[in-house]
Amino acid sequence: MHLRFIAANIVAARPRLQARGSPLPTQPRIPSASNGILVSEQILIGRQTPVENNPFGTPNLVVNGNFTDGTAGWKVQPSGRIVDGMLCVTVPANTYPNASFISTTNNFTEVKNDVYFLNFTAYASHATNLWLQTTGFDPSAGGAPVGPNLNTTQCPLSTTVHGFTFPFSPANQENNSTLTFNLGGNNVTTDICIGNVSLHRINRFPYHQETGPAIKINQVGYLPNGPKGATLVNPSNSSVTWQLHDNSGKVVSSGSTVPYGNDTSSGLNVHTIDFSSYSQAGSGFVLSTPGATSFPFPISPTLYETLRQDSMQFFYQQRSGIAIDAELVGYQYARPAGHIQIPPNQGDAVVPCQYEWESNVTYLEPWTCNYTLDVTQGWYDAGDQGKYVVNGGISTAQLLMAYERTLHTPNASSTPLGDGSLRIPERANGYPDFLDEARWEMSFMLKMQVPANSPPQLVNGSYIDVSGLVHHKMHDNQWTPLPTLPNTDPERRELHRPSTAATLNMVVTAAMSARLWQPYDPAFAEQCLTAARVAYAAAKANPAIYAPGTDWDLGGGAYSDNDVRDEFYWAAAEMYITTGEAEFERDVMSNYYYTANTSTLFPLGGFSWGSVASLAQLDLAMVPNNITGRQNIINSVIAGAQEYMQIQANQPTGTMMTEYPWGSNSNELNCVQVVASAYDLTFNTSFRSSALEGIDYIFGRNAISQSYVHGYGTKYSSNMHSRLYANELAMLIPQDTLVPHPPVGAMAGGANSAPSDPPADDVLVGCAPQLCYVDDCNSYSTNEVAINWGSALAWVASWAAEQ
Ligand SMILES: *[C@@H]1O[C@H](CO)[C@@H](O)[C@H](O)[C@H]1NC(C)=O
Ligand SMILES: *[C@@H]1O[C@H](CO)[C@@H](O)[C@H](O)[C@H]1NC(C)=O
Ligand SMILES: *[C@@H]1O[C@H](CO)[C@@H](O)[C@H](O)[C@H]1NC(C)=O
Ligand SMILES: *[C@@H]1O[C@H](CO)[C@@H](O)[C@H](O)[C@H]1NC(C)=O
Ligand SMILES: *[C@@H]1O[C@H](CO)[C@@H](O)[C@H](O)[C@H]1NC(C)=O
Ligand SMILES: *[C@@H]1O[C@H](CO)[C@@H](O)[C@H](O)[C@H]1NC(C)=O
Ligand SMILES: *[C@@H]1O[C@H](CO)[C@@H](O)[C@H](O)[C@H]1NC(C)=O
Ligand SMILES: *[C@@H]1O[C@H](CO)[C@@H](O)[C@H](O)[C@H]1NC(C)=O
Ligand SMILES: *[C@@H]1O[C@H](CO)[C@@H](O)[C@H](O)[C@H]1NC(C)=O
Ligand SMILES: *[C@@H]1O[C@H](CO)[C@@H](O)[C@H](O)[C@H]1NC(C)=O
Ligand SMILES: *[C@@H]1O[C@H](CO)[C@@H](O)[C@H](O)[C@H]1NC(C)=O
Ligand SMILES: CC(=O)N[C@H]1CO[C@H](CO)[C@@H](O)[C@@H]1O
Ligand SMILES: [Ca+2]
Ligand SMILES: [Ca+2]
Repeated sequence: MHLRFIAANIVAARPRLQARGSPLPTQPRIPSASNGILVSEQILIGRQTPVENNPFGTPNLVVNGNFTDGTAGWKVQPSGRIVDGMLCVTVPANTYPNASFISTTNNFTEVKNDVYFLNFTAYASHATNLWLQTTGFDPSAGGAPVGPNLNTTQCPLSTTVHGFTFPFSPANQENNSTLTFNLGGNNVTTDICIGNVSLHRINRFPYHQETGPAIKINQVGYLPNGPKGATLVNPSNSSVTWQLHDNSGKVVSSGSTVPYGNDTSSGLNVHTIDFSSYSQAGSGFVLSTPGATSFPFPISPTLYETLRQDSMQFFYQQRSGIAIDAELVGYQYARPAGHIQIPPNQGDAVVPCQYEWESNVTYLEPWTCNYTLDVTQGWYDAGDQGKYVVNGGISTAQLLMAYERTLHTPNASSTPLGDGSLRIPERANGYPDFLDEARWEMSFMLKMQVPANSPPQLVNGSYIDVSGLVHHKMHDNQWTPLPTLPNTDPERRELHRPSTAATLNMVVTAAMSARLWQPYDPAFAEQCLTAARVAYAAAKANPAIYAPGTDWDLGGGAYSDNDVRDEFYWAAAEMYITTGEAEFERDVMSNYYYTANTSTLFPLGGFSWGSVASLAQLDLAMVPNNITGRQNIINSVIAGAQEYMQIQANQPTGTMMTEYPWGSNSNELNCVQVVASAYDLTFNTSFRSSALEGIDYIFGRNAISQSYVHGYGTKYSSNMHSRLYANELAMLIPQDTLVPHPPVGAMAGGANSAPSDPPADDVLVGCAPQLCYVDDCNSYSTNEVAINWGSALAWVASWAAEQ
């Protein structure tokens, strides 16, 4: 997107105020470009196209914005008068900026993460600056600070009428917002006039969802010795002929489609195509049927080589507490260290607990603590810049599992995951880079542990000893807008209450880190194991401190989970694998999941951050250990894989999931991990084929021909929801700050059958599940990036690169 500065547009031929005692300049003054507002030449959000009868989206949210009805709808201080259609105020000298103002009296709603355009004209008797704010009042926040969504002093007035435009995207939902122009703060009496005030929400209509060619393929390509499936959207219920063409157009294979009927996940009538029998490598292949041609694709044995590294690079880009180095990632992805306690950052080296009046809202009781912790490092969780131990757990574990499988799987090699394999600062420290990357988060998680001998804290009505437990999360106490670079985040960072789930997630990853770091850095390994033992004991002493669902929207997500039997199972399993000690074996064997059936251990839709029993089962099966009944555990992994394969056999786009929840791409990939692990355990090639075919959906074998990984395939996601990668919203920030697209290898959450966010609420109403996706930066419910989704991709990419 080409950006330019526009100074405020000059509105010609408007009368000027005759300011008392101050002659007007003979030449109109044009504001300098550096005072202007950065806007894009074209608004590219949500494939917005103006509609003839309403080019500006919603009706004007400001009532009587052109003062036709005098000051109706406005509160004016000290007093106003209408002059030539503008509202003019004589502002006394030497008063506070907020002492004189005009503000709307009719409330409007600011929808969080939507996009608004504020326009008005203004001039003054002396050059001065306006201070604009939208202010809200949110009773649900219980008095917690909800900052103004628009708050700017970059509005230079001259003695000539100019037009101003302020695009903005509310960071916080405000149902009762007002707009205020603060006029004071001058050292001489100044007359200020404002006119034609309009506030419009963005217009996204008419919207046309691009669904791509009728033949849906894996746009990254196919392995020569792998399965080759495609899906044709076609209303006919009779088979049609397909042809495979090489890059010279020659037909190299052909056959008949298999009609499937109505794929309820897309509401489309589809056929499947199987061209697995063709195994010659090459580039520029296309599939065709009468009237349809696929995107071109390669057949290559090295399809996933770069993805193995690129999917890991996402984690480096998400790192907190370290400058991201241009030499490693390119200048557009470089940035200063975020959250190292340098203003305007308020963390993360000295981070307090929530204020009591905030936890009164989040925990329904005034919990707090009287210490601060250094919780620097870690990865930013997703599009926000919070850091959550529960989600850090599954993410770190999946990266460590990607590495550990190479130690125990015949024919696998750890070299491609080793020192120098990633573009990270630790690429020449002698330690495997996959371990280095995971350690960045592990180090943060260790710091989240409540110090020994801490004073008791209020939990569910009583003061208890929480020493050794782990804080559930830390994040800003209110949302920041998109885009926000981490080093510019001004909000207060806070620790939230410890939870049993977070504690057990730390145990899991610290136990894994202890055994994997033992050969490289025994001191760190020992530190991890010691912390894990303390945390494990603390969790057993406090087995039901749950993170409640009420702890959301004060700047972070809840990650609530009221069933931690699975977290206990996983923690005991990892502690047993690492130590071989009888206590942990007993705890594994007495856990509910030890004897649970396949569909409980491997639920439909796969494992996820709050449902982790599968992960315990996978590691008990994959990593050498002497647990009683280990063969049953191995058998359960195989049975789980077979269950997912059976689902896949009836899905025309090769998926192992049938439902499309928030972050569905990770559900699919987590199922693939189970099936791929069954292949690692058995070398039964039906598991290999199934796992490879399960990946196709992610790279375009879906109803909207969408590759959900940036930079991979032909039609790939580019506008993921992230404060770092909100290129689409670069116009919203007044400086010429570089806001890139996501890095290559970043994956969107994907189709969500119940999408809910501003663009989705406009353009995805009534969508069939696979079509519930919009590549819009504000669509957090379909298009966010997240570490637990990135880790699913990283595990699968690392496995697939070996096939
Ligand atoms: C003022 O706004 C009203 C309502 O939008 C519109 O009908 C009217 O034409 C406007 N008047 C001027 C002078 O712009
Ligand atoms: C106006 O500004 C002054 C000085 O910044 C501040 O003390 C006061 O609280 C403000 N008043 C309102 C109503 O915001
Ligand atoms: C607001 O200003 C922008 C930039 O000058 C312009 O493109 C847009 O049409 C204006 N909107 C309204 C409602 O006047
Ligand atoms: C604000 O409005 C939204 C959308 O109507 C609603 O979901 C939410 O509950 C409202 N919040 C408050 C505090 O009224
Ligand atoms: C609003 O902006 C002013 C001027 O930049 C700043 O002093 C003030 O702290 C801001 N207010 C909030 C609540 O962020
Ligand atoms: C507008 O919101 C303010 C709080 O910001 C509230 O006091 C007032 O009652 C609201 N007015 C209307 C008409 O809703
Ligand atoms: C008034 O403010 C202007 C601009 O800030 C400054 O140049 C001027 O010296 C000030 N005058 C007085 C009397 O303080
Ligand atoms: C497929 O089934 C769904 C739900 O039963 C229906 O809404 C849709 O129209 C059907 N599509 C086709 C192509 O028949
Ligand atoms: C917490 O909420 C209770 C009940 O509403 C109230 O009595 C108490 O004052 C609040 N405490 C704080 C610190 O806000
Ligand atoms: C924290 O509280 C404990 C007891 O509740 C007290 O002994 C200790 O001095 C407090 N520490 C600080 C830093 O206030
Ligand atoms: C399992 O037990 C055998 C026999 O006691 C022992 O040699 C082996 O090291 C144990 N394996 C692990 C991973 O602890
Ligand atoms: C205090 C106040 O004005 N509350 C209003 C906020 O806006 C909602 C509508 O979104 C009204 O129902 C409330 O009365
Ligand atoms: Ca290294
Ligand atoms: Ca759980």
